[in-house]
Amino acid sequence: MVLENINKTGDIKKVSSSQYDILAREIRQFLIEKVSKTGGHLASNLGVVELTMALHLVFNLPEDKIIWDVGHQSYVHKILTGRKEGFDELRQFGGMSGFPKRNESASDAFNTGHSSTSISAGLGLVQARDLLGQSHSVVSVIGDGSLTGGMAYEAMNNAARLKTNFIIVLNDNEMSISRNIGGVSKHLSDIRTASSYTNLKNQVTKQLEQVPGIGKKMIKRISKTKSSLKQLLVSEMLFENMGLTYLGPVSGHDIHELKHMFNLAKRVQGPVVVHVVTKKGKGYFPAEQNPSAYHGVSSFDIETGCPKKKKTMPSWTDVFSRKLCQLARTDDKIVAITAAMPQGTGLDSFQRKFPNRFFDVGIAEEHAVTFAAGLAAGGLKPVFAVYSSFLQRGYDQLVHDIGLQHLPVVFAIDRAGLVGSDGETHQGIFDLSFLSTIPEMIVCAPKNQYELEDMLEYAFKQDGPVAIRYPRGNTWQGLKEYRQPIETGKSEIIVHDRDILLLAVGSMVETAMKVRENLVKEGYHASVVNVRFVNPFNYECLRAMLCTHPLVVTMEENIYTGGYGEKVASFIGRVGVETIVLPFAIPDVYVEHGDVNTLKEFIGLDVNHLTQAILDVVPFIQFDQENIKIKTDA
Ligand SMILES: Cc1ncc(C[n+]2csc(CCOP(=O)(O)OP(=O)(O)O)c2C)c(N)n1
Repeated sequence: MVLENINKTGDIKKVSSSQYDILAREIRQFLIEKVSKTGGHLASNLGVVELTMALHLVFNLPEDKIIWDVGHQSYVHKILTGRKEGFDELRQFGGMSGFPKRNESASDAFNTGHSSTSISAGLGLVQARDLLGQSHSVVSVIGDGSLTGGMAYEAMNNAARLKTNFIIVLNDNEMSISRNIGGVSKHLSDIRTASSYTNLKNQVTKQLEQVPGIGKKMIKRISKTKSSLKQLLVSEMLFENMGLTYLGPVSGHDIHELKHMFNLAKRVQGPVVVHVVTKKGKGYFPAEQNPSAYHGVSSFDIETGCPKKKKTMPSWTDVFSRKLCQLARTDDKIVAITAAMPQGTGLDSFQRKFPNRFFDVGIAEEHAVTFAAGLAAGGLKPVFAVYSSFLQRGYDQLVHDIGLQHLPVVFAIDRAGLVGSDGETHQGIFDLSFLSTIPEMIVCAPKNQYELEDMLEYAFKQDGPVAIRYPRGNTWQGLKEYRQPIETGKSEIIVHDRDILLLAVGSMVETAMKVRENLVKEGYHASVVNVRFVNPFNYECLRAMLCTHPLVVTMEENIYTGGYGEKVASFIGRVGVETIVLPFAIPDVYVEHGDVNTLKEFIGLDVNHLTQAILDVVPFIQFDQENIKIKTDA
């Protein structure tokens, strides 16, 4: 076992070159075994085994800096930097993160999670190095998928003027999560084709040299045309035209070739792109066959490749996907946009059914928002299906291109709330805050799958923007019979009682119902309201309920600041009643990785903690007040 001897950063340099292939095989075996138990990002890591080994052989970490774009492919780097043991608790609460973390290792130069940031961060590290008179190497590793994100071009544009060394490794596996699309992907494909064409010419040249007496003239002619062939097939080299030196393409599974290229790249004065061609999922047949399915996996059986947990309930994504297709069948103005996540957002079935009305724009959320605005201005009814945390990218576009023009775009915001094992960068806990600052934006959250269907139908009938946020995972099947029509800004009273008012947003209605059950068992009265709309805020309902409820409790899967609870507290402050408000939200901190239920327990957003927190307060509240007086002009 060669891997046995890799226990800290730099150990790989002691491995003899004849053992590189053995080590690569052992690393793949290790990854498959560990990820099959914990879940995680498999296919991308299997693809970068040799690439990562070569980087660690050529560069000296932690002095030299490697920035992993997105960071989901940093597992091999973690193995080579003394973190093998961490894989037993990969992505679990208190365990090792699935992404690079500066506080986890000195070899993690920069935290990542969202795509297309590595070149900007790398350039910053390069400028800092130069100004501080240091001389280490800085390497940004970016995938072809992440190269569809605009930030990468902003950074390359900026890097072009650099006179010192900065290495960008382009890991081209032709895949984003799904197959990569668009002009940049086509350009890379042209480069690969041109390269195999010139390689073929090289082989022909060699063979011709073997033939005695003939071929000399032909060989000369081939050599002359070889460089122009590349130019012919790749009409313009994007990187070189931008002022970056281009090296490659090189096979990403040939460690010796990779080492050679990285050593070459080190000598370039200025920014240099090393184009590396890899195979996503390499070494594990099911992942090679279907890399999208093995991009991010839950625990699975190694023999069959099948997930261990079977799906029993429809997920929120499934419900959105089905309902959207149903609506689109009768309304041909409905069009759908994804930023490189057709499967994750459930738009893949829309894509199959309505290919002309489906747009995958690449990992380009900012563009997706303004593109949707354009589609709406042109008379269509666009829906942008996007994960909550990735929509953070499009904030200015939401304010400037959508809100200001009151354009009817539907935002289907998936993974809103705690998402779990991907951790801080992926928790969807800011959207209620940032969306409800946009004056024209209707922001709503369904309690169950039926309400998601109704909200989607409602959203396409509006003449302005509507955001519907729903969580990761399975839908709740409760309260099927509560299906009151959706009216802008109107909440739904589910239990009308007195004393304790439980105001719950979306997924927290289920929790509120269980908390109420516990409170009733303890002899208290409690009402439950399904808030439905965080924006516009339902003042009427709250004002009416305040008269009989001296304790108001809010529940939401969003940070407190700018969230629903803060709005309620501020309203109650304005109406001047002595009502106590308990706003339960995610504390204003970044929430790390872990199973969602464990995280909820940790931050006190589960049924038991909420019940107890309310019971701790009730002895101090006078529940028998006759009609609480409130200022009606507030
Ligand atoms: C801003 C943003 N949008 C979407 C994602 C989700 N995402 C994670 S990895 C990935 C594909 C990245 O493709 P590539 O860079 O080629 O890496 P590969 O997985 O192919 O190695 C996507 C879309 C993200 N991390 N960040």
